[in-house]
Amino acid sequence: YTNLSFFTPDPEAVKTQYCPVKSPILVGPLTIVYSKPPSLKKIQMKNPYVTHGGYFSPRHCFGRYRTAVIIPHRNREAGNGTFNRAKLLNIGVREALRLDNWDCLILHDVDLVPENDYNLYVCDEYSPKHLASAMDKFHYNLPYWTYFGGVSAITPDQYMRINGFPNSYWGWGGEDDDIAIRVRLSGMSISRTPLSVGRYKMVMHSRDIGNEENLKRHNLLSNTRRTWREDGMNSLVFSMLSREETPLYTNITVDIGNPP
Ligand code: UDH
Repeated sequence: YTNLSFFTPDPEAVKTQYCPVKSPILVGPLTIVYSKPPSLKKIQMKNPYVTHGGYFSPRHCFGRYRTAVIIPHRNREAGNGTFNRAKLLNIGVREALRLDNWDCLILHDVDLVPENDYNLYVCDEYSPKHLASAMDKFHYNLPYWTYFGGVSAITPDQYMRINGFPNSYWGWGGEDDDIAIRVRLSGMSISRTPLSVGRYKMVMHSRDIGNEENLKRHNLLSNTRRTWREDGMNSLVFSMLSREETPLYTNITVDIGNPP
C-alpha cells in the first residue's frame, strides 16, 4: 500500500501500452502481522480501483493476463455439511469461466496470506504451478516433494486437460495429492515458485467440524489412475443457491450435496 500513490486518481488516464513484465510497484518480502483484522470497509478504501464484484485492471497500462482468484470456503461464515474442497474448486472454475475468458485460475485457500509479492499470480504456459511452496506451518518448506495444496495457478486448458479436480474427496486430505497424480497422468508436470519467494503465512486454526480427516483417501488415491477421467469436471453436479456481488468480491453459495 505504501506505493499506492503511484496510481494517483486520474480520470483522464489513457492506456497506450502493456504493463511491464516486472511491475515497478512490487517490493518483494512483505511483513504480515495478524493483529486486528482490517474491516472490509478499510480494505475497500485502500483499494479504490477495485470495482463491484471484485474486479481490477491496471489504470495506466493494459494488463498482460486475465486472472481469476477462486477461494473455496465454508463455515467461516455459514454451512455445516461435510466440506469438499476439490468439488468447490470445480464449481468455482465452472462459474468463473462463464464470466470471462481467463488466462489463469488461482485456486487459493482462504487462510493463506502471501509473504512476497514477487510470487506473481500468473500461470505457467506448460505446467500447472504450485505457488504455496513454502508455508510457515511447514517451516517454509515443502512437506513432501509432490505436495500441491494451498495455492496453485492453472490455465483453463490445463484444468480441463486433467478433468478438473475429483468430486469424491469429502472431508480433510487427499484431494491435493489426487490433483498432483492427475497432472502426471495427463502428461504434464508441476512447476513451482522457488521456496525463497513462495512463502505464505497461515491463519492458524484447528480442524473444522465437518472437515474431519477423510479416512478413505488412501484407497481413493490408489484408484486415481482408474477414476480421473470419469470423476471431475465432466461429472460435476451441484445446485446454485445464490450469487452475490459485493464491493470486493463475488460470493457464490452452492449446495454440493452429501458424501455417499
Ligand atoms: N475450508 C473452509 N471451511 C472448512 C474447511 C476448509 O473454508 O470448514 C477451506 C479453506 O479455504 C481452507 C481450505 O479449505 O483454507 C483448506 O482446509 P484447512 O485449512 O482445514 O486445511 P489445512 O490442511 O489445515 O490447511 C487443517 C488444520 C488441521 C489442524 C491439524 C491439527 N493436527
